[in-house]
Amino acid sequence: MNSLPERYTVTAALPYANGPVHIGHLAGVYLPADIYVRYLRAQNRDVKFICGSDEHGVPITIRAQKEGVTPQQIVDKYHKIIGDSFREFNVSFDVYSRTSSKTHAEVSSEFFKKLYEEGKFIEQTTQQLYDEQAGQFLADRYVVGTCPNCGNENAYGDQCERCGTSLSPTELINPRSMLSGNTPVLRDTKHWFLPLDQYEPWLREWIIEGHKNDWKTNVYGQCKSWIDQGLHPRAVTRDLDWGVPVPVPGAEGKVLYVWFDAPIGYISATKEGFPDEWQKYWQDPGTKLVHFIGKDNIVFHCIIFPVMLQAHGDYILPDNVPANEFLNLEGDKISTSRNWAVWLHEYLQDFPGQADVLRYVLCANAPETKDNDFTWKDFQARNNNELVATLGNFVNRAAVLTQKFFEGKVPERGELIEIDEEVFRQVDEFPTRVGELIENYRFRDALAEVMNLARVGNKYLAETEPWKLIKTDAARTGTVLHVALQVAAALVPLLTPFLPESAEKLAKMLNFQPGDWQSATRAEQLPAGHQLQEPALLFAKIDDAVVNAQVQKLLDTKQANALANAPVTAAKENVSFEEFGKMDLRVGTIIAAEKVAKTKKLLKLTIDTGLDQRTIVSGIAESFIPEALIGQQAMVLLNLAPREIKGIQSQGMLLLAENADGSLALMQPGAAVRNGSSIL
Ligand code: B3M
Ligand code: ZN
Repeated sequence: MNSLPERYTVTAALPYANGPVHIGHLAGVYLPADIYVRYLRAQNRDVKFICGSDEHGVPITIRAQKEGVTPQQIVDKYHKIIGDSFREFNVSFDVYSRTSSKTHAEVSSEFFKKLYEEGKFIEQTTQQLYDEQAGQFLADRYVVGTCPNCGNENAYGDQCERCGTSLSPTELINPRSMLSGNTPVLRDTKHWFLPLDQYEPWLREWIIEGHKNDWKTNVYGQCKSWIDQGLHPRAVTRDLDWGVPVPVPGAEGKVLYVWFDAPIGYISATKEGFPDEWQKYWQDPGTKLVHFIGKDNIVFHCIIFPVMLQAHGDYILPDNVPANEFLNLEGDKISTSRNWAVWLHEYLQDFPGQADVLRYVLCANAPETKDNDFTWKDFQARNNNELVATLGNFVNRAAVLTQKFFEGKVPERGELIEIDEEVFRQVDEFPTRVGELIENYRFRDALAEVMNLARVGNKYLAETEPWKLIKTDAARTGTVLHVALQVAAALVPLLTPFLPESAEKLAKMLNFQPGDWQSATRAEQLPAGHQLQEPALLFAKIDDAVVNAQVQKLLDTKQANALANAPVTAAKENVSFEEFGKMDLRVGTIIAAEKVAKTKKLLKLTIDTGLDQRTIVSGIAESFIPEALIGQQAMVLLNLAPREIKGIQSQGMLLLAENADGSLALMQPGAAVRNGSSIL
């Protein structure tokens, strides 16, 4: 028998305060964690949801150098932006702290000191990479080189992001300094090492034997392969001036390694939020500890932090680490440096009040078992076909018809027939089914089930047709709407973890306070005579123009990136003035644009050349969406011999500038000119 834990500590990876958060963060970590916690709360379980900003380490100092400000200014700026984004997306942390806090310095120093005093570290002077020009040791992301494990040429000094392996700078092949680009030299320096190798037998038992069946296969597989490759002592201090100072004699100018202090940040944040009861949440074996993270953090949460906790001795270990894979964006890896991302704070500027739509799409398409792709087309389709047409439509019909036929009061329910009973039976099953999926970290499937309940409701209305029935049988119509409204009420607690704002709207509309998770099974929550509020739409359709603008924004980003990196091609041979003069180059305006069917690259354009309106077929569909071109002026070669392309007569050529990556920009006059103006 599995008895329930007495309480839960749920953590979500502490985001580095070196940039805003994007959809990949939300989909991979914060949304699943929030769904899990909201579900536990609805079950009246005792849970603390812990997070904060990771404000130490090289990612912060590198960003500060780039922006030309101090590390403190960087973390202050992004701690605020990140915290605001989480609040706006209703990620319901009990504590959102930061690792620059005083409590954190105390807790992490104490932790280190205890291990130090008990002889759990190896103290050793070794040769580390040093940049002579910059006058600095090169820890972690200050050095890149080739990964000895997978051959990735841009592996960091502490981790290869391609294969996930944790590394030491000296393991890199052909290391180069991020500060000067130079090849570093070796210099003596003293550090403290956590002897991971000594914990190998214990890790084998705890993970390889103990969590074979309950950890996700991606997580378990990564851990097993690292342990099988053999673990090595790992330095937990650094020669840097940004971080928690190493609290022992003879360690001047050294700080704790960011991956040593950051996970302790979970503990210090709990202590800060709950000074009187934090210990229960970290030390009592009746507590279930769950870490939500992305796949690049697996080694730190499954091997290094547990070894730290085990070495310390006072703490519980994680029960599960449900790491997700990565979310891509329109087919490309999300990247902060290339600005290839949908930033959460920008999304809300473009889609005000629609946090739930993004929560829905990111959960429905979450990268739970493999990398997944976010596309704006899919975003639009899921909103329009699922949120609007399924969920919104069902709820709206039930509410509007009740308003219309029964003055907004829940009608009396007459005798139930089989079709009604069947709906109630189904309603009864959903909370348990959805709950089991959530407890097993299968949030996509859980959300799909919740939507299935809306489908049950829709199907019931489609089969009973209360809008027609009212003409012949008012009493039966009342029963049907009575049943449908109970389904709508049952949806409220089930929707809350996923779409908290919409669930609240729905509850308002139904004018009731939802109960706990299982209240949905107590089918009749809205008694006859109960007054509903005015119906309101839960979701709105998203038009093509809106998502097209988002796609264009990404195309512009691609172009800006290409611009920054473009190599220039070699010069061509000279032409004579006469040869050049033969070309009839003019300015025209694009007045129509559409995709050429069954091609990827071609657009059919209609151009007003000042002389005529003519068709030109141009291979630019990968760089522009047609709507964005209409009304734009462009340069056209008019007297290129006409030719047939995909069955269309193309009369001339559009002049374009081509970037190194093949993306294109229109050639346009610097100011509007009359169509037909010659280009000289
Ligand atoms: N800040 C890495 C990251 O943002 C790191 C997580 C810390 S969790 C203790 O990917
Ligand atoms: Zn690698």
